[in-house]
Parts: sequence; C-alpha cells; structure tokens
Amino acid sequence: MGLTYQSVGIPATREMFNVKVTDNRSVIALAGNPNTGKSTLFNALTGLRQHTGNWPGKTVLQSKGSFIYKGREYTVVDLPGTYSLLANSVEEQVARDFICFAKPDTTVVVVDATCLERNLNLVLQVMEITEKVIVCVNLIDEARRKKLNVDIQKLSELLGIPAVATAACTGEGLPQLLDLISQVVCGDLKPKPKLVHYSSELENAISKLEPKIKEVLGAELNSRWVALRLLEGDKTLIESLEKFYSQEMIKATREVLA
Ligand SMILES: Nc1nc2c(ncn2[C@@H]2O[C@H](COP(=O)(O)OP(=O)(O)OP(=O)(O)O)[C@@H](O)[C@H]2O)c(=O)[nH]1
Ligand SMILES: [Mg+2]
Repeated sequence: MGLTYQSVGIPATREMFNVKVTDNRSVIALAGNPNTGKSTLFNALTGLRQHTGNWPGKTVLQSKGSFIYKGREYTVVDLPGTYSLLANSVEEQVARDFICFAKPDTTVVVVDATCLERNLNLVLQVMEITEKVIVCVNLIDEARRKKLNVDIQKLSELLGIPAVATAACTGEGLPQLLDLISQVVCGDLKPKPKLVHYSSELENAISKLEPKIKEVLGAELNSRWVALRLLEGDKTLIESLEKFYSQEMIKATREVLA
C-alpha cells in the first residue's frame, strides 16, 4: 500500500500531555486501579517536587512530580485510577493515551496486595501495550495483617515482568522499586511480558490483521494490541491516532480496515 504512519515524535507527544522534555530526564507513569496507593507512592517518590493541573482538554486532575536517583532525573506522572484501559471513561482514555502515545520509559502498575486477582486485569492490559512495565504490589502491610502471603518472585515469573512488594505509606520496598525503575529505564533489565492468548477465532483474526497494521504503524505502537482494539471496534483509538499522529497515518489505518 506504500503509506506509512509518521508520528510527531515522542518528545512532541509528551509535550502534548504537558510533560516537559529535557535531555537525561526519564518519564515514569504510575497506573493502577483506584485506591491502590498510587498517589501515596507518588508523594513518597517526589516529596514537594510536584505540580498539579488538569490533563490538556480534560477536567481530570493531572499530578506530575520529579525526583533524582543515581544522578538521573525522573518525571513521575500519577495517572487516574482505572480498572481497565478500554477507554470507556475519560479517565481510562487519559491513562491509555498516555501509556500509548507519550510512551513512558517505564510504567509502574500499582496493585493492591489484598485483592491481586481483580488488579491483575489492568496489569495484563498494560503488558499488551508496552514491555516497559513493573508491577508494584502495594499495601503489603495490609496483606500481612490479613495473613495473605504474596509470592513476589512467582508473580514476576508468571507475568514475565519485574515485581516488587511495597507499603507506600511507610516507605517499605521503595529502595527496591527505585532500583527496578532505574534498571528498566537504563535497559539493564528487559521485561518480557507474557502474552494473553485468546480463542482460536480471535487469534486467527489477529494474525490476519497484525501484519497490515505493522506495515502502517511500524514500531510506533504494539501492532497485536492495536489489532485487538480495532477488532473490538474501538473508535476512541482511531480518534487518538488522529490526534497524535499525522493525517497520512489515519488514512492508512482506514485503508487497512477497509
Ligand atoms: N496500609 C497501607 N495503606 C496505604 C498504602 N498505600 C496507600 N495507603 C492508603 O490507601 C488509601 C488510598 O491511597 P491513595 O494513594 O489515595 O490511592 P490512589 O491509588 O491514589 O487512589 P485514586 O487516586 O483514587 O485512584 C489512603 O488512605 C492511603 O493512606 C500502604 O502501602 N499501606
Ligand atoms: Mg490518587
């Protein structure tokens, strides 16, 4: 077909989310279900170096902050609490778009250690979009109090991504989390998220669509995930492609879908 997508580039896309771009500054996103301790973790990481406003064009609160670790500067973005990234609400769309288009150098998914099962749904969704993901099993003190034992090593092996236990309100596990963030950002640690396999019908459809998407998007977005979203008829993704990428790209995507 010959048409390929051209993004405006990661720095420009980040600025569209009001996230300033400077050399040697890495961007970390905190994702997670509501009430898992994202903001507590955000405060613990950034202290007073914070700035709040609204996400551009939305009435959803955006909190950004920064910290320095081992000589590297990090910008941390506290994403709205969501149960999924299916863009069913403005919060889900904001979180999805930031992970997809601003491409954080690492996304930390904060989960509640006392109800892991429900929380892991979001972890799997983030893993479908990006490889640079860490699972932060927060409220570990609460889990302990309820006599729940979370095997962090096993969780990490099963998901194929780094995992760490924390109690954000006391600072427990934060040094280990910082170390994992630093290793993922520097590329010393490369998460290998395990893919979710769907029914054979769906896998069949994905395998037909994915190469066409790859042809258009190149390495801009995870083509398997885009195929899944398009098969579900997710119009909000097309809208976001329109917003963050050039007109040629959206034309090319529509051609693939035709
Ligand atoms: N025991 C315990 N409480 C915690 C921990 N982390 C956070 N909390 C408490 O859990 C509650 C929710 O924390 P927040 O940081 O507001 O959670 P959040 O994920 O930002 O919530 P939303 O912004 O609504 O999605 C607060 O009362 C925190 O004090 C933890 O590790 N252990
Ligand atoms: Mg919060």
